[in-house]
Amino acid sequence: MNTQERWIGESFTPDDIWQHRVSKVLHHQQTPFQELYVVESGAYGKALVLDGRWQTCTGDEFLYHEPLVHTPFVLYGQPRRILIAGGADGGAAREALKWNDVEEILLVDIDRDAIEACRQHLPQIHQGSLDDPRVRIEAADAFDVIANTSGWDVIIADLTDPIESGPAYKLFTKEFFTHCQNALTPGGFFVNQAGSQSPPLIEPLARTAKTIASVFRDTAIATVNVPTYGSAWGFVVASDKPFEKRPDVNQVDQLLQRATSSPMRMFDGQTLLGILQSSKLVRDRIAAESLIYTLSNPPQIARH
Ligand code: SPD
Repeated sequence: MNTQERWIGESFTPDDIWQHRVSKVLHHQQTPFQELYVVESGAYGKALVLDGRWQTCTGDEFLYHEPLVHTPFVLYGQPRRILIAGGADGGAAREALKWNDVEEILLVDIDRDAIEACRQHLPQIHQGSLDDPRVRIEAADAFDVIANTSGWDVIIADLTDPIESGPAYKLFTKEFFTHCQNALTPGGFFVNQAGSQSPPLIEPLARTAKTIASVFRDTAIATVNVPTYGSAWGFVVASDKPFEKRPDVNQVDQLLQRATSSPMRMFDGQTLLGILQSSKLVRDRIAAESLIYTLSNPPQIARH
């Protein structure tokens, strides 16, 4: 083996590492909040890695950002005001901007350096969304911002995993989800990236889902497959308006055709119907979970 080769290895458990070859480091920085790399990898293109965790890459980010955004948008109808917590890479904002009725997107990410690094090095992901006139960016703690705002049709929590002493763990608590509920318009939707569905790693997803279900009237899990995350991934979708878990494929396709202006690569009515059907494992694990994350008992995934 060529000893000059560089690899980024993400340790999912103390016994498992998922590795990607790095052909070039484009940016490396210790920001006030996290260690940040933007790298050129092989099969999956350019990638953002924060605190040793692969966040997003040009090769498969659409498998994450399209369902993260379009699932709550379709369930809501035609949202106008969107708040994104996190989302420094601009991928979620890019997808939101595909909807013709979107008037305003507030993107709140705690790490200004991460936003600037993504703006500079990952134009393939943001595609100009970070500089679109409908997008307002605040480098601030989303917990505080959302506690003091209202009138959002959809809130998207596009966060890093809740690792110990990382910047995101407070945003996986009942207190944060309650602020989100209060900040939504009637019938508004909340979605967050809630974690892995791999059997040894599923606990944070089950607890996050249970915590969100303790706040909102109705919830569902959307299951996505993002190859660089190493396992099936779960989003929790939530609203105080009861919503359809088996949406009509044709109606969804008609809505997308009417209300959006740019094509999607993985999302349509059939995809939405599919991703809303979670496995028995996930349903059973959430049903059996009793722990609710709070500020006094937040998630703290170990850094391996
Ligand atoms: N373990 C990886 C989870 C990454 C979630 N954040 C992705 C940010 C993409 N906009």
